[in-house]
Order: sequence, then structure tokens, then C-alpha cells
Amino acid sequence: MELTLADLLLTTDATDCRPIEGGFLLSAPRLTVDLPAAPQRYLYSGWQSWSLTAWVETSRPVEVLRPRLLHPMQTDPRYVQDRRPNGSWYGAVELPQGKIVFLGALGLESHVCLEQQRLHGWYEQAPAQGASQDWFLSAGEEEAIFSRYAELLGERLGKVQAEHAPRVWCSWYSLYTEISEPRLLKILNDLDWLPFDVFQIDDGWQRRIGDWEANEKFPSGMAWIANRIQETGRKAGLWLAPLLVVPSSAIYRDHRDWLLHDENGRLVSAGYNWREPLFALDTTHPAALEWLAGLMKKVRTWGYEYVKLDFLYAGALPGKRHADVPRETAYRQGLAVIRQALGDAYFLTCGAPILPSLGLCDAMRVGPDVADHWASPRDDDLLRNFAAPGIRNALRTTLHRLWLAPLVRPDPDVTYFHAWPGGATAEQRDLLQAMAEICGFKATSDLPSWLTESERSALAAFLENKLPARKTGRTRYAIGDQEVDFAFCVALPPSPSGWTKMTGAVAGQLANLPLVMNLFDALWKADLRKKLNATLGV
Ligand code: 9PG
Repeated sequence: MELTLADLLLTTDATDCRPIEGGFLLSAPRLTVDLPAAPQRYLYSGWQSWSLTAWVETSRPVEVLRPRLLHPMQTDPRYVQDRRPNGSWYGAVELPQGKIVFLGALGLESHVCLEQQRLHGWYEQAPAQGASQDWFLSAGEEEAIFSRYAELLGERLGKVQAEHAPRVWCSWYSLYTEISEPRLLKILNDLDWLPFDVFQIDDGWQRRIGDWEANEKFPSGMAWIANRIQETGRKAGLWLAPLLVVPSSAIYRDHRDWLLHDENGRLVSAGYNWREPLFALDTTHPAALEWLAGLMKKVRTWGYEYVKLDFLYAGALPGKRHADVPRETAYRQGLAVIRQALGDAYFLTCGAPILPSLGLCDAMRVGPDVADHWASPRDDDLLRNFAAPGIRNALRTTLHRLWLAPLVRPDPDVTYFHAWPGGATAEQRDLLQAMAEICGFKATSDLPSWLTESERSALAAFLENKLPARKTGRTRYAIGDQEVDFAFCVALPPSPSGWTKMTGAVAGQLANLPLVMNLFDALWKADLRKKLNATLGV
């Protein structure tokens, strides 16, 4: 069938097709769309918060990110070997005259890829009885297309828009797992004069991933410290990764049947972190679901009103589930149980599959972690990993996901205020600030005691200001009376050749070895401990 959109002639093999505002609504489990010209750029749509999302030249070979060990936690492992430009749920191409053609699913478990001059879209599963498998086909100008796509998704998946996002102090990007009761109490006291709404405790309080009780560094317990936070007039926030389980946890020992297995009965890998392999909870298992709901209620009873749930992709990994439910639907059902159990807590999702989380959370991390550096040659040139922590990787992916704002509050991750020698430059920190302003989500991990006089006033102004932000171009925004262009964050570093390419292949292999990962982790931690001991006093 031939369709005309924005003066472009498109041919599709879908037969169920009707015009709607902004394009066509197609219904088919699989379809193709033939383009009038060879596209110059393709919009990769990453599966979860940290996965690369960006416009990339079609002339560029598709590379598989390294290391393999981290694939389940950085991309959709089902498509990681696909060498065609491809992405989760939707894809877009840019034609020579700058016109965009967009194909986006309106349901879950869907994928789009480009083969020469043809877009392919498919749903992984046959439709449930009576259900349709819909697509939005559109062309023209990027912003208009995405605002219509957001509208259509909102009708089907729901949307959440709390008027104001809380201003958050988060423990991760300064203390990492080196948090403790005395340290957090000192910081809580030090930031007394700053207008934070939430004091959020990140990773490091729990006994094990899966054993969500206070460890020995929090001797008074998690309810006690939540109360200390509340006494300062702020909300207490807590991080958990409730869909992950590690071998050293009690769940792994006592409830192996709650975990996600593959067709052969083996456990499905959810990646590697905390010096342990990661496994996933099967959110279709009734006992696992009951445990999840109980955990969320416990956190609420402790006094936490802001909850950051992380590594959520684990619930949507491919596998054979207790109930025969498609993977993203299974995740979404689990998330609905979580949302219900959390009641009116502010709910931030992280490491989360994007579309399956819509309508069920207040805010969503829409990029990889920031770090106190612009980019890392190891990740850029050797591992070719653009889901790795760093300001450029975070800005790139966040920028391409700002269209989600009508559906969920986009969290661009924290902003840095202190200038450490060798760390991010003032210009780079300003870009993070600008992105936080655009998103309307403001957070930092900086310790007040680290800040100079001028850094303190910059942080205070950042928290107090609410500058109007307006999109003025594809990568340009007007923020207050400033104009910021993120264009130079978009390009991926050039493909390496020669020596760098060879070293990269070796580094990629080494990084697949848990022992090597553990060693890097140990070295990094030793460094961090030194810095914290020297600057904290507790
Ligand atoms: C706590 C952190 C912070 C942070 C989260 C998440 O791909 N990876 O190896 C990977 C590891 C950790 C990570 C992201 C990616 O960080 O985004 O804000 O909460 O967990 O452990």
C-alpha cells in the first residue's frame, strides 16, 4: 500500500492502515515501510535508562558494546548481536533533505530496524486474543512527530506528571557504597541551610542485593535514620534494586524458583556487579510478587517517601517465566504491584525499560550515570561502551529522550558543583545544570563541606531558581536568558583503527573475566576510601 506523508511517498506491506492526526495508524504483528531515499541517519532507541539513544550516521558500522559480561545490564540482550541499525519500540530515519520518517509501536515487546531503504517493525509475540498490535507511522519534523507519539503512548500506557519534582541530595556520586550512619548524619547536618526536599540514601545500606535490611554500617536501622531525616523537614529517600538477586543472598539460597530461568532451566544472567553475578526475580511468580509488595510496604513503614528503584531491566529480560506472559508485560505487571504497594511515595525508576515503565512511575532516569569526567578513553575507544558513566554519554542519551516529558519526569542524573582537580570543567558542569533545568529534576551528591564559597552559592541558586526552558532547535534550548546547544554531545567518537582497535579487542575480552572486574572495583574503591578519609573526618 502506498501512503503519502509530508510529501514523501512511503510503501508499506501492512494492510490495516488508517489516517490519524499526524500520520497513520497501522495494525500488524510485523510490517515493512519502504523509504523514498537512502537515509543518512538512524535514531537508535535504547531499551532501558542507560542504553544508548541517539541519532547515528547510517554509514557507521554497528558495533557490539563491550564487555559481553555487562550486556544484560546495558542493552537489550536479545538484539545485542544485530548489526543493523535498530532499537526498542521505535525507530526513525533522516532522509537527505532533512525530513524524518518515524515508525513507533504503541505496544510492548516491539522492535524496529533499518535494512538499506526499508524499515522493519515487529512484535516479539503473537497478539493476545482480541488485542491489536499497533504502530504509528509519521513523517516530517522531529518535534511534532514525537509530541504526537507521546500523546498516543499516554492514551495506552498512561502518564504521570507531578507538578514539581523534588530537589534531591543523593548519596551515590560522592560516597558511592562508602555510606554509613555517622557519615550521612554529618552531611544531613552540613546541608541544613540548603533547600533540598529529599535526602536520598543510595546503594550501600543493604546487607546484600536481595536482603533488604540495614547492614552493620547502619546500626540504628533504616527507620531510625529516616526519622532523623524527617526531623530536618525533608523527605527520606531510599535506593533499592528489588528485581535483582545475587548468589550470596538469602533469596537465592531459599527461593531459587522465584528467579528467572531460560528454556533449559538455567538461571538467566542479569549482568555482573558488586563482585557477584546478577540474577533476576520472576515477576510472574505469585510468591515473588508477594515478597516484592511486602518489601515496598516495609520501606514505606520505615518512613521513606521517595523511592529510587534501580536495575529494573532485570524484570523484563528474555526467559521462561512461571506464567506464560511476554517479558515486558511481565515486568509491567510487577511494576504495577510495586506502584500500588508504594502508595503515594514519589517513585523514581532507574535502569528501567522505557515504554513498559510509563504511567507507573513519577520520574525515570533517561540516560546512563554521570561521573566527574566528560568521557573516558577506555569506554569510548576500547570498550565502545556509550552506556558507561560520564557526562557526555549521559547528556547524549538524555537529550534524545526529552520527548518523554509529557509522560514522566525525566531524570538526567545529578549535577556536580565542586571542581576537583582533573574532574569535569566548569563548562561541562554548566551543561549538566542546563539539562537539569530543562528536565525540571534537580539533584546533586556533592558534600557541602567540599564546596568553596562560590560553589555553595552556585548550588543554592541552582536549587532556588526555576528558569523557563524552551526548545529552540533540534539540539538547542533557551534556558532563562541563556542559549545552550547540545549538538556536540551527540556524535559518537570515531571508530578506532590499528593499535587502538587491537587493544580494544583485548580489553573487551579481559573485562569479561569477573576476576578482572573485581580487581578494577577493588582499586577504584581503595582510591575512593583514601579521598573520603582525607576529606570527611568521619
Ligand atoms: C548504585 C548505582 C546508582 C546509580 C544507578 C546505578 O552498567 N553498569 O555496570 C552500571 C552499574 C551501576 C549503575 C549503572 C550502570 O548505576 O544508575 O545512580 O544508584 O546504580 O549501585
